[in-house]
Amino acid sequence: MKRASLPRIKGLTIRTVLVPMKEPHQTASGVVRESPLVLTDVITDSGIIGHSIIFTYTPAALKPTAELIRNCEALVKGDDLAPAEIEQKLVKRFRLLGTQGLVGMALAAIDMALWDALARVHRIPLVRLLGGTEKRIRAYGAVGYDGVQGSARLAEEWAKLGFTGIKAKIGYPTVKEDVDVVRAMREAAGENMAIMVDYNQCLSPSEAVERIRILDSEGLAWVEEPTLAHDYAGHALVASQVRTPIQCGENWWGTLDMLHALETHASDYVMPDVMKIGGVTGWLRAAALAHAKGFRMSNHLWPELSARLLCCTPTAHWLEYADWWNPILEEPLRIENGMAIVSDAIGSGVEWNETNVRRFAA
Ligand code: SMN
Ligand code: MG
Repeated sequence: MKRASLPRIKGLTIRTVLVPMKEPHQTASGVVRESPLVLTDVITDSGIIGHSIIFTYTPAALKPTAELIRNCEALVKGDDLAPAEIEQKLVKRFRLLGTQGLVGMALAAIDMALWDALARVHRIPLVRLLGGTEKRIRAYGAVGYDGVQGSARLAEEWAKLGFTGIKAKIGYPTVKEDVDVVRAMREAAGENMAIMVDYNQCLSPSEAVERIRILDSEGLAWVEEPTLAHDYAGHALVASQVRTPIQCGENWWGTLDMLHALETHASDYVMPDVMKIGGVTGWLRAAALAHAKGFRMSNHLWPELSARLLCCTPTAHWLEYADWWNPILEEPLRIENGMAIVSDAIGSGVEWNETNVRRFAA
């Protein structure tokens, strides 16, 4: 039987937006007041278009990242719509510069859009293209570095929405304040709520051991990035000295970073960021690594795409839910009683709300 010919890449359309947030999201290592996003469309010669989102954290990186993705168009124009093949080609092309940082973000933008396009070509959901089936994924809501009252208020709001998990940003001047925030959230959300905390890399390893030994009696689901993300030995020291599970991953650039972290026992759980880990291709490798070594795997941001990838992740754990980018999406991820409901939309579920894309154009 003759193989159906794959569409070829005709070009990339790149747009940049600044999506306002309902309220700034404060962490111990900085505040997110708006979402600077690069929206990539991969246009194929069959008319199929794949979409992806890149979050640049700060407006300072928005235009440079968009320009870098634009400059990659010449490297992929005319290629078959073959994401794994193109990923290998681009990684080799950027070997000397390195695929961390903005380069990694640019390659992930293309990879995520290519996989979306490939699923659309086959007119099936990305989950099905990857051999999975749609599942409900347990989701947790985000609480910022909002102090005792603010954290308790948000914890209560997530509990009222039926969420069974919430994550607070901590790293206050004293560990007593950290504990006060956790207890206020527990009081507001009830005994059955899973509570995670996130230090966003703000402590030294020794400070982290001291603080988490005190937090160990608070029944936390995990403590996230207590020290610098790439200090694997530092995280391993912390993980070996405390009882609460350590969570890391959102800052690992590609699966080699993840392998180094797992080999040094830097964390008990993993939560790759689908952009920094290398797009859908990087996520699939990370999921295989997590499965082989028995690590429970959660996501970081990108709820629409991550929920679909977690449906194909053998050790899927929690979905981090954030509605930050909903305004530019036609069909944001549906959450019912704290469970992410992955729709049977074809592709990765990312469709632009063109009115708001134009409204928030940067
Ligand atoms: C986080 C990351 C990026 C922006 C805000 C907050 C945080 C998380 O580390 O885990 O969501
Ligand atoms: Mg985090």
